[in-house]
Amino acid sequence: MQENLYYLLRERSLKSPVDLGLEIVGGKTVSYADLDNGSARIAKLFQELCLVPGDRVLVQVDKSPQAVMLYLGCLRAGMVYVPLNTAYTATELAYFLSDSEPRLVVCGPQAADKIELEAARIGAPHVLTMDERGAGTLMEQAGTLPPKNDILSLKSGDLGAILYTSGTTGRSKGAMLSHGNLSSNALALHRIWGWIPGDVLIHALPIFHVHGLFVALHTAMLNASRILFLPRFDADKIINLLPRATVMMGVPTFYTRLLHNPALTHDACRNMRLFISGSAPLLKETFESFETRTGHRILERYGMTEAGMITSNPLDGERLPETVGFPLPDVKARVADEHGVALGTDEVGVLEIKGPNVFQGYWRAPDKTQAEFRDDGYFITGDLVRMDQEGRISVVGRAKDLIISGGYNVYPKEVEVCIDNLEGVAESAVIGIPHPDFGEGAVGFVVLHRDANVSERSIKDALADSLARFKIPKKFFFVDELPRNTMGKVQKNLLRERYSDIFRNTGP
Ligand code: MCA
Ligand code: AMP
Repeated sequence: MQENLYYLLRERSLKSPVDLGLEIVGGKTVSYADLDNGSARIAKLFQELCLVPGDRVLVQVDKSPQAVMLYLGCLRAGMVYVPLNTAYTATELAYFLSDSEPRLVVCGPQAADKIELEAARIGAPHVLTMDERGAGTLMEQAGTLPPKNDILSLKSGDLGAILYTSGTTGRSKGAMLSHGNLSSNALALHRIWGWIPGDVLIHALPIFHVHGLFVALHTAMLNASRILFLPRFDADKIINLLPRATVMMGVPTFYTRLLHNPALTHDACRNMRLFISGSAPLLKETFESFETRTGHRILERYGMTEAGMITSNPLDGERLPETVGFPLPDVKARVADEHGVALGTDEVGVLEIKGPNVFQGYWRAPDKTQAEFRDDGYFITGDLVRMDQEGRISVVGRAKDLIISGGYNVYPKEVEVCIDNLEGVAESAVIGIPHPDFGEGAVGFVVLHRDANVSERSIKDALADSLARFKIPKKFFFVDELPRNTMGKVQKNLLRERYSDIFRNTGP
């Protein structure tokens, strides 16, 4: 049986009338037939470059329809797509290159020289470029080739993508997602969110993470829907598009920013069917203000890179704030203590899950994979949850030391290591503090060596060489010492309490 995800996406998306596909706002539409043709030419290029199924294609490019073609081309030809946040620095990229060992790297033209050197160092034979308009050497070369129209026959366990997600202790781990993981999740979401013919999706998310790449694109393609494709979030543009759209997906920051715009009204949302939020907790306050202003109850769902979407509030039943709803069909969920012992109704514990959406393990890291699974195959999410009598889940915290800022993950440990390596720094702690725009904002506490000549500015500048800017703490405090418990562990809770309102007056 053909279990290549692209087979399913192609079959369903090509049912649309010819002009449907990605509509570049203020520009032309790249139809699903165009996407199919572009992906087939890219598949031909892979063949010309002697890439074989299973080879990794590492991609760090801006959002464009051609970037979507590249993703679909990888699926179609059996390559493993490895997307990276465009904010990652050359230092971060060097790690992803050596870990994933791609045969092809596609990057922005301005980064190409540096990346060619890195690629040569690890033996990646090909580096091609793609700019924010989708132009560059990749499309130049693919455009001259005939389309390779077949779709490689794959099994559901074959890998479709590796998405990097950081661990709590150190370097990022590559979560291996199979065609079956992705297609089972896409089909379930398409069904439970009640997609109907004529639905139009506003797509303003980045396409290097699960939310924008898989959840949004796959469900819209399964529905052969028009996608209003924005390069990035822009509140004014989105509000202008709302009367033409029926579905929008976003991180909570999208919703708080929309609420700051007086043009967001009941009338602007008259055509909308569904607003979906995820990737970070949606505050009750945001949920309620949005309902008052627009008449819509945002549907909150919960997921993670390793498993795609895990739970969702119901389309037709009660959508409750501060809950993430019920496990998706086919997803089994239980709440357990740190030893994996199941807890009862309403008890707080770690969510453990099993299902066709759960990934195949971490790339070349069997020990890390083993550590995150129970013997009976349940995956330990690291999220602290409570499940009520009906099976409805609320995320109440995280067992993992993680900050989620505007939907991006910031791993304190990774940032602390970089700060600690700076001259003059004795030690540091990084925590997340409630932030009105980003949900949580990272804050750094730094203990300096005596006579060190270090300022907040000098730390931020130094970190910018090694860390993506969204990971750099928004504020730093210089302290004489970090609060520690009797075991010597830094008491981040105390810092979180003491500094809880430092972002109170920060606007979007
Ligand atoms: C940008 N900056 C940020 C963030 N984004 N700082 C902290 N957190 C952020 N998320 C910084 C930039 O580095 C820059 O700092 C300054 O803010 C302005 O940058 P700009 O590019 O103008 O920001 P923006 O366009 O306003 O972006 C904010 C955003 C964006 C629209 C909220 O971050 C975004 O699109 N987030 C969505 C993330 C997402 O898709 N997550 C899904 C992950 P400086 O001035 O210092 O340079 S998938 C997932 O989590 C799971 C599976 C799930 O459940 O979905
Ligand atoms: P990522 O590593 O980017 O896949 O982020 C996954 C994490 O985002 C999850 O483990 C949760 O901690 C968090 N997350 C995603 N959706 C929600 C949500 N609706 N509410 C609370 N946390 C969420």
